[in-house]
Amino acid sequence: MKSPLFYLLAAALKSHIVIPTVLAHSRVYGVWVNEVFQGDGRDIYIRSPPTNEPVKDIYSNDMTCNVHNRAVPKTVNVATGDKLTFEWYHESRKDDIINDSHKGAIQVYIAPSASNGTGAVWTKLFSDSFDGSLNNKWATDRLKKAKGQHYIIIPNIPTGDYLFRAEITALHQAQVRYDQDHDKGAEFYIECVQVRVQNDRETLGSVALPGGTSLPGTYSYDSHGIIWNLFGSKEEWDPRSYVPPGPAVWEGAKGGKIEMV
Ligand SMILES: *[C@@H]1O[C@H](CO)[C@@H](O)[C@H](O)[C@H]1NC(C)=O
Ligand SMILES: *[C@@H]1O[C@H](CO)[C@@H](O)[C@H](O)[C@H]1NC(C)=O
Ligand SMILES: [Cu+2]
Repeated sequence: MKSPLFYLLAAALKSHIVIPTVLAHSRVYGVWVNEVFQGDGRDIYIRSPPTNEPVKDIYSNDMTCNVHNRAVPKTVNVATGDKLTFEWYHESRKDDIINDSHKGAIQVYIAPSASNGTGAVWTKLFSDSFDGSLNNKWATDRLKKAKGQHYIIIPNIPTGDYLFRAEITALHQAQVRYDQDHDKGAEFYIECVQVRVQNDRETLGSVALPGGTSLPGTYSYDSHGIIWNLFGSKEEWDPRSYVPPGPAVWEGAKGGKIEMV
């Protein structure tokens, strides 16, 4: 039997280890299909990172599916036309979701699972960053208001297994390049969900994903959306002119929104 001292020490150690998570990062807790929650997905159907820390090196393989890109036991079942909702959290479910300071974009990509996310296999399905016409202008602010939730509609793609990759780009330190100062740089919160798409309309002609985007690969310091100054002059850094990293959303995508189920 372990002594009470052991438990005291273990608790002290644990609380010590927990200190870095006071930083205001974010992770996906689970997904919803047509407004039905699919259960805690962490390490079950999400290739979850062990902490809520961001990826900052845009040239690292961690850009693919964060630091634990290996198959997890389950897969979420969806059909073409279904609504797939991601649910983010900060430290515990339905909390403040992400630090107020972490303003930026939310995007969703898809790739066939068989690729493991490697190569020019990704297609963008959703992108939302700044909308000056709304009260909560940045996508991340609206995500907080929506209790961490945003959805996409499953496009008319062939039946198969896919990785749905949700990405938050937080810009609060993006005025400095990470490769020039490792304390700074844009922060990427990346979560890959294993999804099996059943296309009942396949006979009507499903559309192959074009791919073309590599993660890592497509993002660079020469491309838009990686370097940004949230605190710079409005003339030079008008947020309405912010374009998030990566290509335009694929025309075969069926849309989505930052909205609570
Ligand atoms: C939120 O982020 C800022 C940095 O942008 C940091 O100074 C602050 O401590 C964070 N707040 C919490 C509650 O972690
Ligand atoms: C999948 O890719 C990751 C890098 O993102 C790599 O570490 C892992 O070994 C790959 N797994 C397989 C089965 O190829
Ligand atoms: Cu953070």
